[in-house]
Amino acid sequence: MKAEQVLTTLKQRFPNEPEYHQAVHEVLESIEEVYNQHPEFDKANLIERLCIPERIFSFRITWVDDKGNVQTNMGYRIQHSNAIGPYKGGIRFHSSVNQSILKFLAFEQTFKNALTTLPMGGGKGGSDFNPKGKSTAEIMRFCQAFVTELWRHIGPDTDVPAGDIGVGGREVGFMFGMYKKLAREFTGTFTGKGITFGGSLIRPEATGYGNVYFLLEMLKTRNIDIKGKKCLVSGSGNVAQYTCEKLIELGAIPVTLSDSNGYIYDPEGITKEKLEYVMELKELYRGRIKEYAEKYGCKYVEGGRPWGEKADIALPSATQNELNGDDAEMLIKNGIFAVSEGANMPSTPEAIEVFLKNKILYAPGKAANAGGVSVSGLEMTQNSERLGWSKEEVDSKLKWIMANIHENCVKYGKQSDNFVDYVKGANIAGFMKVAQAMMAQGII
Ligand code: NDP
Ligand code: 2IT
Repeated sequence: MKAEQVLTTLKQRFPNEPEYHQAVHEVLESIEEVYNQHPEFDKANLIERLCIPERIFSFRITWVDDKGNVQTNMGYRIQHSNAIGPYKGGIRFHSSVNQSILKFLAFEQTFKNALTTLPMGGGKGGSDFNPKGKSTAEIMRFCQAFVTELWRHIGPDTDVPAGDIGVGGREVGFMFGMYKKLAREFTGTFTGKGITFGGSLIRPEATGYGNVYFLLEMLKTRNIDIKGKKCLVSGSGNVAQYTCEKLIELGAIPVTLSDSNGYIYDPEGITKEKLEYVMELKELYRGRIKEYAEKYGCKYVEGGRPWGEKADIALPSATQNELNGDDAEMLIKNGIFAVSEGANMPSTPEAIEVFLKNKILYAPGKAANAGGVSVSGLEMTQNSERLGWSKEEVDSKLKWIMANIHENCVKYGKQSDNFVDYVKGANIAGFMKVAQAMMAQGII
């Protein structure tokens, strides 16, 4: 079956899942040529098997809020592919969560994990629970209720969840605690755990640091120094914070941050001290980014996104489809020469087209943000050997992995004019690994 046909069929069989269709479309477009060179793939109906998740769990979650009201939410876990290792991927708590969003994330995760060099399959889970404004006790009760359903389907060699939007160290701790109680085992079934109970050093930092390491590899190909470069960062959560931390350490100048209410623009640059304030604001007080503008007297745009500000590099680190075709045109017009995605699928297909047409350095999330899941993989290894590695050791492995992903993208994405299409490179490299594993394991 041709790639185009597969997509049409998927759209008919799974209607109303636009994010899932979008993610599948991007990959199929990239791999079509390679796929057609392998008739044995087609004979095994490989594309269709690779696009449809192996298993989906969906369940009702019931919990009691602080006022004594009984609340319900939906919970999901998508086990997309275990061709190259146990299902692996984060848990998202956000009011927008639905099956389409989790299917796109689990699909993307499968290719991303294949790129990491580590043996991890792809999965994703989450709930439409909205953590905003909830007390810590409510968060704990919700996490416990979520895991009461989820625990039967996961395990250290089966499926290993972690964090994502709305799920950080606090939530992973609560989920792991309940898992341990129900499963009566202490194993590395979650990653992103606290350091005192099996978490890996550098895991909180890994996605942001990894994205900057990938960016450095891209800049190297054009002999560009990151020092002094102005950077637009969106989001202000885990990924955005540690992206800023690494940028500042390397002498770059992050000038924006955002949340779902708006963005701040600080032309003088977000310094180490200002970033410490943001971390406290977001992690401790769960405040809004607007408060940064009030404290430091800079510009705040309610309801806006940062793509219209002048800078050199953009690192979208909030959520899917946060950067559209018009935004991309604006970035190019303002002289942006590199875009490295911390978030998953933050650029719309139209935006990607603009980046590729203008031949800027553009790294899709599944390559650039793979540092998070990579260190999750390293956390699994440390848990298996019941050891903990030093910061330096984990960080140097992370750097090596990001450089390796970059090398693979170049290998599969270099065009005849030497331009590197990182979208094509990442998709083909990830696809080939999973496809070969699936072929070797028979029709299952
Ligand atoms: P956090 O929950 O820590 O932060 C998310 C940030 O994005 C917040 O500032 C949030 O603002 C903003 N945001 C979320 N949804 C929206 C929305 N619909 N519109 C505008 N802003 C929004 O999550 P992470 O930093 O962990 O995740 C950010 C991105 O990175 C996601 O795409 C995630 O999938 C991806 N990612 C995360 C990894 C990880 O290890 N954590 C690994 C790889 C990718 P607000 O507080 O107002 O909601
Ligand atoms: O999108 C992602 O890669 C993550 N949210 C991290 C997944 C993980 O298992 O660490």
